[in-house]
Amino acid sequence: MADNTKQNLLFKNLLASLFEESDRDGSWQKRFTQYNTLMAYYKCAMMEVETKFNVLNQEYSIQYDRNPINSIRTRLKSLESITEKLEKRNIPFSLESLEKNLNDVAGIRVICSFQQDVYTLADALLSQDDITLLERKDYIANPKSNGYRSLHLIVSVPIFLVREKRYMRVEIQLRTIAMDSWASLEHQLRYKKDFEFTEEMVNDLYYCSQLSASLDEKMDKLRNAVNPEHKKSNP
Ligand code: 0O2
Repeated sequence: MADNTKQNLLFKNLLASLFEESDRDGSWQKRFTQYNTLMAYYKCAMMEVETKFNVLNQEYSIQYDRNPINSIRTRLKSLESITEKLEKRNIPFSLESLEKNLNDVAGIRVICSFQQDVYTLADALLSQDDITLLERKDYIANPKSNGYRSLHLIVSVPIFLVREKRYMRVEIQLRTIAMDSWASLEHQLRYKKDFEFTEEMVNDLYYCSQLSASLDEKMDKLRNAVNPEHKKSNP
């Protein structure tokens, strides 16, 4: 079987699993359209949030002559990852259920220049009246036991369609360049893999996260020394 035929079959099977038995007779095309429509809504929500961050970055660059955002990455969870997560968490398989139970179908990662920028940007976003905070996990103030640091927010944002206004959830991860480089390398080395790390390797990874935390701290201090008036606007 050609590779893309195999892929198509896998996709069709995964997609079929998201529909009730009674619905499974519906045409492949109909299911595909329903799934794609929901994913398009998530994409619109992601674009809304990305634009909000770009606007904030623009304003900072005018007011303070510098950009608090180094880069932004967005991703939609693949059908494979969605079904894997539903299965792992024992959540019913359906489009309604994935919308109700999964917070990270739409994900946006904002890489900030300095640690203070993470909180300034998060506060600025959350103060906007169309954004509702559903969950906040501060892994910078309380890093994970392996050393992982980032600020995670789950927000609900409205998207305006032709005939309706729909609220969609988006997962936002804010982190500095140092946090991102640690997380990306750690992800490559071990996240979700079955490889058994030795105690020494776990300690080494943790030690690297400490180094990255002290790098962020020193960089914030240097920035405040170079630009003391910025400190006043970043409590
Ligand atoms: P992907 O492909 O990066 O999205 P949740 O899975 O969100 O429902 P949980 O476990 O409470 O539930 O979420 P949490 O702690 O907020 O973290 C989820 C995401 O944060 C992960 O997404 C990773 O992106 C990132 N993350 C969390 N812990 C670690 C870590 O130890 N190392 C690295 N590198 N990243 C981490 P996914 O779904 O795993 O994958």
